[in-house]
Amino acid sequence: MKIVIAEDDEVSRLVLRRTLESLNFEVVAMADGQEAWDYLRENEAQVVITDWMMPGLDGLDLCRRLRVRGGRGPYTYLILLTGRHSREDRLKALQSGADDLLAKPLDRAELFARLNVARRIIGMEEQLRSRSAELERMHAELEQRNTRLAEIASCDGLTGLKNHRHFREALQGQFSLARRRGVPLSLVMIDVDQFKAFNDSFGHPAGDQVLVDVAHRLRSCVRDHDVVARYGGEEFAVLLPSSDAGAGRSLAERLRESIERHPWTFRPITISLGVSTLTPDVGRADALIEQADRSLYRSKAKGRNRVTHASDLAHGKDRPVVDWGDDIAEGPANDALICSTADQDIVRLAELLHEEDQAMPSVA
Ligand code: GH3
Ligand code: MG
Ligand code: MG
Ligand code: MG
Repeated sequence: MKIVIAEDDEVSRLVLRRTLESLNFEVVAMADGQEAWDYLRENEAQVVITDWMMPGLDGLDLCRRLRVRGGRGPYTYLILLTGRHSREDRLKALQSGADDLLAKPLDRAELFARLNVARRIIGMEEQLRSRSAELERMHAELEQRNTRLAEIASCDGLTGLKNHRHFREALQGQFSLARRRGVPLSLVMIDVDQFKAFNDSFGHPAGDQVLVDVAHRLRSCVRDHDVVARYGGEEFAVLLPSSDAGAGRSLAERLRESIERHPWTFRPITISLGVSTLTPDVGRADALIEQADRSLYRSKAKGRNRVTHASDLAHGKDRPVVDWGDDIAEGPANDALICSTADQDIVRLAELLHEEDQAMPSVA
């Protein structure tokens, strides 16, 4: 235990110093309050024993300064030496921040007993400090783990992309923000083409690897604040804050090209994409998904490996999407159905649809 003495009387200082050293304490002796204060500003000590009456900075002022400084460092136990014994003096001493008073002339046994009290209190304070440091460390570790857990809970296990739940939350958040601020927002829905056939031919593990690679390529094409998520199965969603229809469409085209261009191991992989963009008439976030979905189906119906924007549907370039099966295909201009089936029911259905809605293709 290190003890700093502040005592202006040379003889008293020497006696105190010798006594403490004989009790095996580490001692630093100072000739007045100012000297002790200067020393304690730079150095730590567990105990300060200070005379009351000293020229310049007296014992009371030294106690006050040390208490005002306080801080997060270890506690300093303060003992005031005094020949003054009145009740008022004792109160004054304690109010200045002293922990204890020692009467002059010093009694060796009493000094020793009081220093044992100091040692006990300092020991407890050290224990408290180390427990609170341990608690702080555990708290920081817990926060780190919680952050990690939240990350895991928002990620897709296979691809590492954001998962469906996170995507829905992000969409809702971005949708509200975009509406409030009047900034654009686009959404791209993506589906891997003929993926069932890929699995059937090369197995699910190879299929999984394709999904991982597709995810990686999608992520690498977008900005940091764009949200790329695995929507489910072989379907992905990309949320593009601040992107208008033009930007959404061209980003979707970049994604499509990036997948098409990649030298895939087993066979070429392509994706079909549908894009929607927030317009004043879109009142719900889900409507953006529905529009992007319809556009995606349109890309599939037109032959896959392509991008359709919802505005293409709205401008009459589209009709309700009907899955005609293998026997009927849409003509290249999408205004006729090429029919290779003898099934008159299907042909009649197509004719009826055309009669009801001229936007539907006629049968050729
Ligand atoms: P389309 O071009 O019309 O989208 O054809 P498709 O075969 O991709 O569509 P379909 O919906 O018939 O099949 C989707 C396939 O995606 C079926 C399923 O086995 C596969 N799939 C979905 N999730 C996973 C996955 O996590 N891993 C693997 N390997 N395959 C998956
Ligand atoms: Mg003195
Ligand atoms: Mg699908
Ligand atoms: Mg698919």
